[in-house]
Parts: sequence; C-alpha cells; structure tokens
Amino acid sequence: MDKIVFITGASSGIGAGCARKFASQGASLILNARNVNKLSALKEELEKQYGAKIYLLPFDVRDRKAATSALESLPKEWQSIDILVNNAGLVIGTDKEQEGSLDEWDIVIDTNIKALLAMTRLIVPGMVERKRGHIINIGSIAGDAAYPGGSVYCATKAAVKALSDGLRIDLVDTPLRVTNIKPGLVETNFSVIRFRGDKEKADNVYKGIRPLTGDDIAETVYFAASVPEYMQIAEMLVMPTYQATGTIVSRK
Ligand code: 8X3
Repeated sequence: MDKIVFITGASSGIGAGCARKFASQGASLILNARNVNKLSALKEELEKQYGAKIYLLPFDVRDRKAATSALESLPKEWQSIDILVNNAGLVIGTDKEQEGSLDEWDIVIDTNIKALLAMTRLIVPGMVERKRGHIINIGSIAGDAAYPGGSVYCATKAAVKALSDGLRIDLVDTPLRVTNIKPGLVETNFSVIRFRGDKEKADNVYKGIRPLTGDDIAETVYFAASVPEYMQIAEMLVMPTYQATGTIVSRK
C-alpha cells in the first residue's frame, strides 16, 4: 500500500495495532501520541521489521494549537495524508451521570469528540483538494446504546457515529470515504484507564471471554482501507463471538 497513514493515539492498543498492520503492508506512517518514548520504540520496531517509513508527530490531540503547528511543521513529502485514523480516545471512571466528575468528563469529551473533530478539520480539506482520502474513526459498540456507568463515554461514541455520518454526507460529492469502526470488548490499556489504574478490576472486564486485541481491530481498519475505491465501508461493528451487545456477554 503506497499511502501515507496518519494515526492518532498510536503508542498502544488499537492505534499501535493499526501502525503495525499498515507498516506490514508497505504504508508510510505519521504516528501521533503524547508518549514520545513509546512512539520512538514503535518507530524503531516498525523500521527494523518492515523497513517502514515512519514520521513521529507527538502532541496532545486536545491541544488545538499544538495540533495545528505540528501539522504545519510536516515536511513536504509527508503532507499528502491519504488515510486519517482518528483513534485517540479514552474513558475515565464508571460513575453514574448524576455523580461523576465533570473535570474527568471534560477530558473524555475533549479527546473523544473535540480532538477527533479538530484532526478532521485540519486534515480533510487537503484530502478534498487532492481528491483523495479516507477518514477512519474508531467509534465503539458503546455508541449504539448507553450502558450502566458508561453514560458520558457512550455519548461520546454516539457523537463519533454522528460525526462520521455527517462527514460522509458532507463529502458525498467527493471521492473521499468515511468509515466508523465500532469495537466491542478489546483488551488494551483502555479498561485500566477506565478503572483509574486498578488492574484487577480491568482484568475482570475480560474474564471468562476471549476478548479481541488491538491487532484484530487493526485488521478491520486495514480491510476498510483496502477495498476498491468505489466501495465505502461506512460502519463495522466488531466484537468477540461471545458478546452480543455492549452489556450481554457469555462468560465461561
Ligand atoms: C470500548 C468497548 O465494551 O467498553 O469502546 O464499551 S466497551
């Protein structure tokens, strides 16, 4: 794949899985996250393993000024981004809507909604100009229906669906494609952050079921990116076999 792929939140989980998959297929990657050390280690790994071309662009996606100047700083040969994977996202806490921390929810909303929108706003006009591009948003099964203790997170992922659908409408007269990938249970650092660092509680989420991995989701992202240009994977809901909805899971 002779394309430039920009991945946010690329230092771990689904983002790192996407980096590995696209690198293995010959794409050039711009990798974003806050953690420079993790990004550098991933860069080294992918260069060594696949001879991939990697450009690191570390910044906090919530920082609009930093995002703008980072993108403006891209060398010419890296400016024509073909695929934007809006992956950076998180949840903190499992509090009831009437009890949780507004400050924590600001972080979740700013990352999952406002930063995704900002990256889209910064990168998509160039794609329109070049008449080439694909925006792949990482939504969630959580966007399909609210579940206990997930109110704000579910709302942000419902917003990712609306933003994806809205962007697809706004780009309908262009060759650009928009995809919303909606993972179910995927074992990454996600639940550790949700439970504010409590590893045991995080592990319980995946107990008795074989969860998906970041690499599994990366396969679906790559699939969406590699179908013929006339074909648009609008949405994909991807979960473990023993999961049926955001809350119905059969544990053995
Ligand atoms: C993460 C999946 O199951 O925690 O988006 O809602 S879940």
